[in-house]
Amino acid sequence: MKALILVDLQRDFFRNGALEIADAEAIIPVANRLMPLFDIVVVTQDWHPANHQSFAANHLWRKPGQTMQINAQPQLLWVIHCVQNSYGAELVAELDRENIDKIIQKGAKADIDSYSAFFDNSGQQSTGLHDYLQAQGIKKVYIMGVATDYCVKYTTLDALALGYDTFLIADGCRGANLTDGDSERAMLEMRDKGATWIAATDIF
Ligand code: VGL
Ligand code: ZN
Repeated sequence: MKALILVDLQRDFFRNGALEIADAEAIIPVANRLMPLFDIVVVTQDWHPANHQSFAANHLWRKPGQTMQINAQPQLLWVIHCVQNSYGAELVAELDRENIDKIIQKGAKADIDSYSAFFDNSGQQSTGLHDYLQAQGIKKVYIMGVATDYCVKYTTLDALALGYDTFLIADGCRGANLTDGDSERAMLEMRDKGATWIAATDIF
């Protein structure tokens, strides 16, 4: 049994969104074409309360792009994005809804971020995704979405650590690239740790 995991296809990461990822709109047709081909389709949503610690605006004098230590963990700071129940947190309108089996929301606790769809950034709190996939008998996961260098990367690394046969749909990902080359480095790291790169056309 194989699952497709669509990472954070939310308005705020798309054109004119708060945390716009370059060319992200190009991956929606890819997601729509892939969804019917899988046993299970999971979509994730970054889902922050307004007082979330990852928002630079919630810290005096801090700006997006800076890193600060919070609860003995490094936290990269971002603009306000994907606030629970806001317009920007919605799935993009063009994404087909009918084949979605499960929505996993993450980053919902104010005092910890969650790039991975499996665990928060401390690795302590599970989102329930692993339990869900296990209950469905899923052994293979195929991952795509945004951002290659954050939520896609950490979701993929956790999938590998949990023992899934893990495929990264390379042409279905777009990155934030705060620093030039971040997405490429993330792709290489995922491959080094065991992810198989594939193109969407390998599945069509
Ligand atoms: C993400 C930065 C902050 C992501 C989420 O979806 O990759 N990036 N929150
Ligand atoms: Zn976030």
